[in-house]
This record gives sequence, C-alpha cells and structure tokens, in this order.
Amino acid sequence: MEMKFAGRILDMSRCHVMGVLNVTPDSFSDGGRYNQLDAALFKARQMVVDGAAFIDVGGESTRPGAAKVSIQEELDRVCPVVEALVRELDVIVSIDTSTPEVMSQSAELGVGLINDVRALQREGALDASARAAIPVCIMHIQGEPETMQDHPEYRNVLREVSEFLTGRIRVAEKAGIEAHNIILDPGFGFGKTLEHNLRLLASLEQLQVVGHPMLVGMSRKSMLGHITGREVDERLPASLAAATISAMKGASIIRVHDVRETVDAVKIATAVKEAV
Ligand code: 8Y4
Repeated sequence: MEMKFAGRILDMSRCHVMGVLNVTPDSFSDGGRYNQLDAALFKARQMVVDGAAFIDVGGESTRPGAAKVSIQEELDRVCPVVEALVRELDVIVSIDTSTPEVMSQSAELGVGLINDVRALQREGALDASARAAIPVCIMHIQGEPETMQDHPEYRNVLREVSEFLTGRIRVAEKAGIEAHNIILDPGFGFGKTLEHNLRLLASLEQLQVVGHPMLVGMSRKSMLGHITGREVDERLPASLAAATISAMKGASIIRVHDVRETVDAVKIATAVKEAV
C-alpha cells in the first residue's frame, strides 16, 4: 500500500520512523552558538542521517498546563523552520498542529503530512486539511489536552477509540478529505491511564482500519515511566521496546525522539516480520 506525501512516495505496508522536532521557545536555548533556526535545522539534519522518513515540526506544547499559543505566535515559530526543512532536507516534513491557518500555510510551504492531535475537531481544521490535499494523521484524544489526564474513563477503551477513529474518517471524507490520505493514531497518553494505554498496545492489530496506515507515539511518555520507574531522559530502552512491539503489530509510522536507535529496532522487527 503506497501513500504520496507532497511528491514523495512511501510503502505504508512497511514501518517508518518519524523524528520529533519541537520549536517551542525553550527547546533550543542551549548555549547560544546557533540561532533557533540553525539549531532546528542541525537537529533535523541529524535525524535524516539517522534514517528518519518524517520530521514532525511542532510549535505548540500539548502538555497539560502549557501556555496557550496564539495563531500568529505558532505561525512565527513554525513557518521559518518548515520552509528551511522542506528546502534543505530529503525528508517528509510533517506539521504537528491543530490550527487551520498553520495547516494551510505549511501545506503551501511544501509540508507532506498534517499531524493533528485534536483529530481536526477545531473550527476550520477539516476544511483546511481538505484544501491542503495532503495526507493527515487523525489521532484519538479523550477531552482536551489541558484536562485529558484528570480522570480518563472508558467502558471499553478499544471499542471507543475504534469508534472515534471510524467516526472521524466519515466526517473527514464528508469534508472532502480523500480516504487514501487518512492515517490513524490511537493517541497513546492522550486521555488514557496506563491500563488504557496497555490495552490499546496489546490489541493494536484490532485497531487497524483497512486501507488506513497506523501512526503511534509512545517515545519517552509517562506510560513507560510508570512501568519502569524511570525519569523522562532515561526512557530510551523502554521506548525502543514499545517501538519494536508497535512495528511487530503493524504500525506504519513510529513517532520518536531517538531516531538512530529506533531505526535499528524497527529494522529488526521488519526483518522478523518479513521472514514469516
Ligand atoms: C515525554 C516525552 C513526555 C513526550 C511526554 C511526551 C503524539 C503526537 C505527541 C502521538 C501523534 C508527547 C504531537 C506528546 N504525541 N502525534 N504528538 N501521536 N500523531 N509527549 O502519540 O510526545 S506530543
């Protein structure tokens, strides 16, 4: 199954790695040897060398308690970086945003994927994504990022995530988004307890919707901290285990902070899958 991201064709029956590039004001405040743009480009370049197929550029923190970012502020942060990455690097640039204006401007700059953790639920997002006419990742979230971890509750987490995603596919198609451009994501950590996250990972195959590749992101997340007792900067081994399991269970894209290590883990999983 092939998918086209701004001119680049990828076989989605295989597993690819997406590197995380945060462009929030404090993400590059180390040293002052580079300006923000140089630092972002340097980090992205290394992720491409390390084997990333995607770079996911995000200018708004979804952490509960994070400060709200205005549309103009998000545009100012993200657009120069997107423009530089598209021009300079041999990689698919993904835009991590829920803001319609950012979706539209990024698409004009040549981004290959819209990654929306709010599943195109913001006013104007469905329309902006449809007009962009590039692939979009629709992620499950319960509630809003600010409050989603207050008391996550499901009667049947698998069924509810599955029904949310199929419902959003239907809404997206009605808005003019082509079915072949829709990627799905169970949204690990987005309005879920450890138990919910583990149930979703254990049954990842059952969440697959025919014709729609799956993206997953568990890198360094607190679910891994809860199991291992490790702080965020010591979660690489746990993140690699989670990536390996996801790849074995059919994920097409794995969103991570540690590209080099994850590419190796995915290579092992892919080799085993293809040996059957
Ligand atoms: C430590 C490190 C603690 C990272 C928390 C986090 C996903 C996503 C995020 C995901 C898709 C994050 C933008 C949250 N997670 N997009 N974005 N899927 N599609 N938290 O799972 O990395 S940000």
